[in-house]
Amino acid sequence: MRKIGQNTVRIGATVVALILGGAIVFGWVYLHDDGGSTMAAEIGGPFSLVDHHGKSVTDRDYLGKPALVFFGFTNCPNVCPATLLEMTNQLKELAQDADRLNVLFITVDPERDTPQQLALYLSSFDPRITVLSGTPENILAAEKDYHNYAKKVPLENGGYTMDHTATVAMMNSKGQYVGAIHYEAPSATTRAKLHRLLGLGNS
Ligand SMILES: [Cu+2]
Repeated sequence: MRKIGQNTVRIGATVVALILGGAIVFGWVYLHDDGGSTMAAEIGGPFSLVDHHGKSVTDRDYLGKPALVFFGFTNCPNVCPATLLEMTNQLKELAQDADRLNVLFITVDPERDTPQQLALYLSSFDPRITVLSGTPENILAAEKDYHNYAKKVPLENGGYTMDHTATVAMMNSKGQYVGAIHYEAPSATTRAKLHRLLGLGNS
């Protein structure tokens, strides 16, 4: 009798542990999955900025073509130049097909990155890249839309640098988020993603 009782208690405890464990795993998977897809669906949105020619533009000006959207600043020591160089190389490889793609680099440092400064900076990279600036409020709104993190970091010399997200968002021609190109991804991986974005074969 006593032995059966102990076993019953043990089995009971195991069942409770299994149910709790299952609930935790289910809850995590459910939240994790839901969070991921919701976030993906929310990336992108309306913006109102100024291009490097000084022309006012909105997100609607870039619909009709797939787009790459990423953030940075011209004083960036390495991440931004590396990304812009990679994009310049990718556009060169795409040749004529690059004309079917919008590449938007949005400054997180509107204080220093005026349209003139951006135009000067862009002269080192593919001219098909568009660089955008705007009012601090409008830049912040765009950063929020694209889930970009950016923060001013003071330097010892009295100046400042910017911490920021280095991921490139891929948008389809309707302005919907379809994926990301991660910082320092192999060029071949990025190339394959761009081919898919443009509906090109896997050449
Ligand atoms: Cu940067």
